[in-house]
Amino acid sequence: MAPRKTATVSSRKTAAKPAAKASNGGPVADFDRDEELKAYREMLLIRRFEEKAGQLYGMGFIGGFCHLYIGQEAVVVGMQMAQKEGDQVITAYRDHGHMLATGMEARGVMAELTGRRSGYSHGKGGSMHMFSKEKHFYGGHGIVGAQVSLGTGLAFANNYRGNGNVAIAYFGDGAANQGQVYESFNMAALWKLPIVYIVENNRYAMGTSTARATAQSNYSLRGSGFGIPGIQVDGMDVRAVKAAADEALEHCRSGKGPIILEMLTYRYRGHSMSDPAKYRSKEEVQKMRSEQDPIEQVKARLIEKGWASEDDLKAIDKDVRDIVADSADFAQADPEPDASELYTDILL
Ligand SMILES: Cc1ncc(C[n+]2csc(CCOP(=O)(O)OP(=O)(O)O)c2C)c(N)n1
Ligand SMILES: [Mg+2]
Repeated sequence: MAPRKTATVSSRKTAAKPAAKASNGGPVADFDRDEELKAYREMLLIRRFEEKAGQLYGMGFIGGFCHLYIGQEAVVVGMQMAQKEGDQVITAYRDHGHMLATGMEARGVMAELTGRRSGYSHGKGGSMHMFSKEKHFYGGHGIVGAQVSLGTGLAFANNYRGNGNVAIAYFGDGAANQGQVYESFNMAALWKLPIVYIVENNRYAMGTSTARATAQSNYSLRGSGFGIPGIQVDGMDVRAVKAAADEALEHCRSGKGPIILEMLTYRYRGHSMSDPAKYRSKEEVQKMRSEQDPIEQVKARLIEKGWASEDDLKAIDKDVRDIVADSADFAQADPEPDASELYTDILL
């Protein structure tokens, strides 16, 4: 794990400054200026990309399903900052942020969303079905919970090959109630597979709150019957995610088997693009946005420490907006796949 802050000497009487902690009391990584700036930029890229995807959907350029990741950015960015080259990522359908965090190109993701030829699945997969072997991203899955078993297979392969890589399987609080998750937990624990199971607890599965749907809402305990340890993490604080990621990846790499990280997070937008949002109040969403926004947290620290000025941060935002605007222009100019491609790249 990253070293925790030690007490600093001050001329005032109350000398020792307590080590920073996440909102749930958990440890946070001690980010330097470069790490804070990197986290800021990466999270902003995801947010601006998702805002643009939402706009394009409204304009009719994106069809079918589309689930935005706005609010949850700290989870994938904090994890990615701890991963090593070769570690694999697999997730569900709320996947654009995961792809951008792995370094997949905004152009290729946007072209896929709009069903164009240069998309990662040649315009035939759409929002929920994209892959990049080069970036070790294994999708993009619409069947709730299926990626947990597939991710366990990736970890099995790592173990079999002895390549030292760790698989990271993301799933939601709703998916955590699926049966195949527990079949996977059993095998992963039995064979000590190198996998980090990440429950992205954003409090809702479509319109159903965790309070209404789940008997054990502390998802970090869900592996206890199999002897799989778990940690509850403030998933809105990218430093807390990084600290937990370091610990979890080390756990897996040292041969101790699987581990669960429950990320306490929140999605600001609807479940998908059509969501009446009757299941929660506007005040609840507003409270999270104003008190725990992952990007605003980093911004406030950068300013407070004098590590960046408002102008510096505006310049980063402009850069990111340019990348996103370019991806949208590229996607709209790119042709749709030819009709002759209807039966290529698919299993019949
Ligand atoms: C096996 C299966 N059952 C039901 C659905 C319909 N469905 C799509 S998303 C979803 C909710 C999942 O919620 P959660 O796991 O919390 O993920 P989130 O959308 O919050 O990211 C459901 C029930 C599905 N796609 N697959
Ligand atoms: Mg959920």
